[in-house]
Amino acid sequence: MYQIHGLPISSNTTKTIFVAEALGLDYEFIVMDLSKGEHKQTEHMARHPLGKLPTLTHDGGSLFESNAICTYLANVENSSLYPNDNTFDRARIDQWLAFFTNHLGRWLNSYSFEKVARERYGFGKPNIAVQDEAYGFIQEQLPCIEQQLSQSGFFVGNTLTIADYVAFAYFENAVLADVPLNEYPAILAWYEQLKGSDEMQRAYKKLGRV
Ligand SMILES: N[C@@H](CCC(=O)N[C@@H](CS)C(=O)NCC(=O)O)C(=O)O
Repeated sequence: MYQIHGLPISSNTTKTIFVAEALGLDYEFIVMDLSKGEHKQTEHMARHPLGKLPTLTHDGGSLFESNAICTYLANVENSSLYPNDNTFDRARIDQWLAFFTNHLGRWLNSYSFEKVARERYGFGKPNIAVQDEAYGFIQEQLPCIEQQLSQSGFFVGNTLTIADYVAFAYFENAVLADVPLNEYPAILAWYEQLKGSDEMQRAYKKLGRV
């Protein structure tokens, strides 16, 4: 049995839930209450040395870092979502995970935090300079995603991989923050396809959204 400790509003957590559902896992999702400092208690600090989320517990051990959790889950399940018989495709998946962590996903998170989450969750007024900087990078980087998705419909090859589920977690923040995507038909088609999928419906339930 897998256990994921996380925060339903965080893309780092949602990507692990999307992958867990895409893999059809039997797992427990434990929501941590940050306002009570549950993530800084000894029990959670044993799972993550900085007391952050998400974490995965499995087979008597714990893992942190959301991308590592996603790849681990797919590896253990021997899934084609992270194919163990194609080194190049695995590297391409790793490439997109790093791309979203370091580039577009980072800016989408930053933009949606400033534009929506900061005030909603009581962290004060948006930092407009940070918001504008993030928006500039988003505008610069969206065209390369449109190009990739218009070629094959997915991030790697012509099928779903964990790269799609991870990217989707970040694109949810684009939608939340009303980043205009009308000029990007391939991104919109990909997003709607994933959003309507059975695994996403199950994930939304697990995350308490429906
Ligand atoms: N790079 C990490 C980021 C983990 C992280 O910063 N999690 C945030 C939630 S998105 C957190 O736990 N914040 C609470 C804290 O730092 O105390 C990952 O991908 O898992």
